[in-house]
Amino acid sequence: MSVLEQVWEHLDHFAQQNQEINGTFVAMLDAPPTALEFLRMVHQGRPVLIKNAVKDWPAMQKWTNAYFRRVMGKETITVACTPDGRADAVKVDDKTGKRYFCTPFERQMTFDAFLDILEDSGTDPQSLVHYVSLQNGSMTSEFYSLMPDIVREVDWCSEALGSSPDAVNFWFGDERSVTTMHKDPYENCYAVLRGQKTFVLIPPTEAMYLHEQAFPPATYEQDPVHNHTLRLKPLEDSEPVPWIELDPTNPDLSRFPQFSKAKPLTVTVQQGDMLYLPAMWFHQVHQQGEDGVIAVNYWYDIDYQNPLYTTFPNTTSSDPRTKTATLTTVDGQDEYQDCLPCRLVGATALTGLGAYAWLEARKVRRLPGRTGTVAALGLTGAVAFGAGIYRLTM
Ligand SMILES: O=C(O)CCC(=O)C(=O)O
Repeated sequence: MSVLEQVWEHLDHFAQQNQEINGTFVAMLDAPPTALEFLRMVHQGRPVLIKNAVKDWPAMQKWTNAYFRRVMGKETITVACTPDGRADAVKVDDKTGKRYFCTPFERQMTFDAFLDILEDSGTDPQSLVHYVSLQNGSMTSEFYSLMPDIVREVDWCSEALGSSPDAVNFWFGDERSVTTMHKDPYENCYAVLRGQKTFVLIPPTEAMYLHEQAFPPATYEQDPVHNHTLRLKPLEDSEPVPWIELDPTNPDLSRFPQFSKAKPLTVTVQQGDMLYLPAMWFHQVHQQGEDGVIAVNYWYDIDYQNPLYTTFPNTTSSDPRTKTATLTTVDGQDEYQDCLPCRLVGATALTGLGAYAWLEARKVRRLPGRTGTVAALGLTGAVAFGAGIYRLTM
């Protein structure tokens, strides 16, 4: 048996054992956990459905379409548009037959215009599918006006993990949108506020049954001739993107034979409930709801000190849009690159301190016998200023 076959057998055994021990069971809580209970859940690394977790949020009463129109109807938002509702997905180029990882066409429009399209969507089956699914903290950027209606962070989760969320995202679409199978390097607290969402989940132990491959990237763009349609545009100079092509709800086992050994878990999150989705679990997401489906999720960064994550071959998200802080490989070494707003805040604080110390040094210079103080202030100014510039690059 070759080394590769031995490794495969080992991983297979590992996955099968996990299936035997844990089955396809999703635990359920009737109310939010305490921080300690949640920490135990994170430690187990299995999804948990938390019933009634968000039923007291003002959003549950307030978030009608009329309210959205009143509060932020005229504000511009980003909406992902696709012909078939699959925004980040493997698509075949009709002309060449080549497969690409394709991102959606992103349209800027007012919230009113998006609601008009959503409320009208049943009338034109040919119309593009619109999904508010911008990530990287859309709740605090584009939907900030709605922030008072929800919580800034999930207190028991922040307390358990010892940090605030990296990103809070707002999702609004209808049943035509399906998020294809992928994983994220985040502990995910996912709350449904209107309609319901069905998650198909696969544990990280079953990664090798999913036939993940690297695909050349492409994006949808507006067709210049028929500008109500989209066409696929390959992105020539970009790196291939690892992605999963198979549909776990209708797998083509002749192309993806290993998937026959996977044991997906399916869980439906109803309005008012929250799903704890552990980091690195693969998930595909469907949604159901006559008046559209709304969700808010909180992404908490995983603890990279855990050897399970640092040794994972592909710890960074396979979704190129879902990163704030990421591990990137530079000359074969992992280097931590913080998010831009964090770097800007740090750099401003440090350079500000540097400038202040330097100005003070200039004032004190005029006083007799204070050479030592001037030197100390000048040095502090130079060091803090230099540290500020360095912080920008970290
Ligand atoms: O709700 C969705 O469509 C996708 C959610 C998701 O992929 C996530 O929270 O990581």
